[in-house]
Amino acid sequence: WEHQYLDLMRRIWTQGDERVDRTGVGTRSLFGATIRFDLSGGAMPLLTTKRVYWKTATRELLWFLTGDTNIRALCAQGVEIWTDWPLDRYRRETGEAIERKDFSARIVADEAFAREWGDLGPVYGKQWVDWPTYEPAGEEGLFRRGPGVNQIAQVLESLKSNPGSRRHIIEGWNVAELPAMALPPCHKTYQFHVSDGKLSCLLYQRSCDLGLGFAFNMWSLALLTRMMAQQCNLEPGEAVWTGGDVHLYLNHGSLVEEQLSRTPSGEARMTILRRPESVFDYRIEDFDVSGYAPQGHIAAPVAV
Ligand code: THF
Repeated sequence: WEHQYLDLMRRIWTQGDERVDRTGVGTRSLFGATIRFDLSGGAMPLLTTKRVYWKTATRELLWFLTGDTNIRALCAQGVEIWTDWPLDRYRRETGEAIERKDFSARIVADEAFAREWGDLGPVYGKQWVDWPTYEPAGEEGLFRRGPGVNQIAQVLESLKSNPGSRRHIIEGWNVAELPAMALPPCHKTYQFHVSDGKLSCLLYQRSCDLGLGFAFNMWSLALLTRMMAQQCNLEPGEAVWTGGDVHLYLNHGSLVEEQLSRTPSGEARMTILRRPESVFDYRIEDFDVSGYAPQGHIAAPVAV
């Protein structure tokens, strides 16, 4: 499967449409791509042409499932993949030239500081487990907050009660709340599908940083599918990834050259060591990866 990734990377780097993006870094991009991965036998989509920190990506997914949108819980575990956005806002609004590690340490040490500066707004976690609803309140067209919708729990329910449904969807794109988010969701729609006792999931990702984020996004898609499959006693089927604007940042040139010079090898497998009570009770220790012998990590800057 990794060749699908490397081919896409090569195609974008050599033929992509060059444009100045929101971040000002510049990208080469291609619109519309699909990558498929067969999850049977415990196989997991981990790139071998560079080391992927799957535990970091796993901690991120588990954090989404708690409904939390503050980076404090991530920073406390040494996960810094979301730190740059709150850090950027802090620097802009205070004018203070704080180092990233100092900012992160303060987020962990100081709860009030984290409340003020660490929140990303109603991003993934909030929408996934607590999508807001409104109900009429009194006269004059007034509304109040209704109970939030736990989309994850609802999809699990529908997978169990009506597996043949074509509506097993988890949606992150809450139009009304986009302005309050630090970033509108990239991996915005997950659709689950049951066929032949197997659970598959298709992710539609509107925008993909192929050099950096993709490895995480693909892992998380597969991981979520495995967890959902375990919870509803289905075998894992396929993870189907679909990207809208799939791009390579122009400052990822050395990563691209290096990675395209390497040859994929081996196949990672994952065992889930226990079956937690619910999809919200998984812990990092529950996941055991074997057969993963990647080539070295390739560092690349993240565009904020
Ligand atoms: N913005 C951009 N420009 N790229 C992204 O990949 C991205 N995301 C999330 C939101 N906005 C994005 C943030 N997720 C890394 C990984 C995932 C991220 C952000 C950054 C990253 O730096 N990974 C490094 C090292 C990881 C580590 O330090 O443990 C890597 O080499 O993989 C995509 O959803």
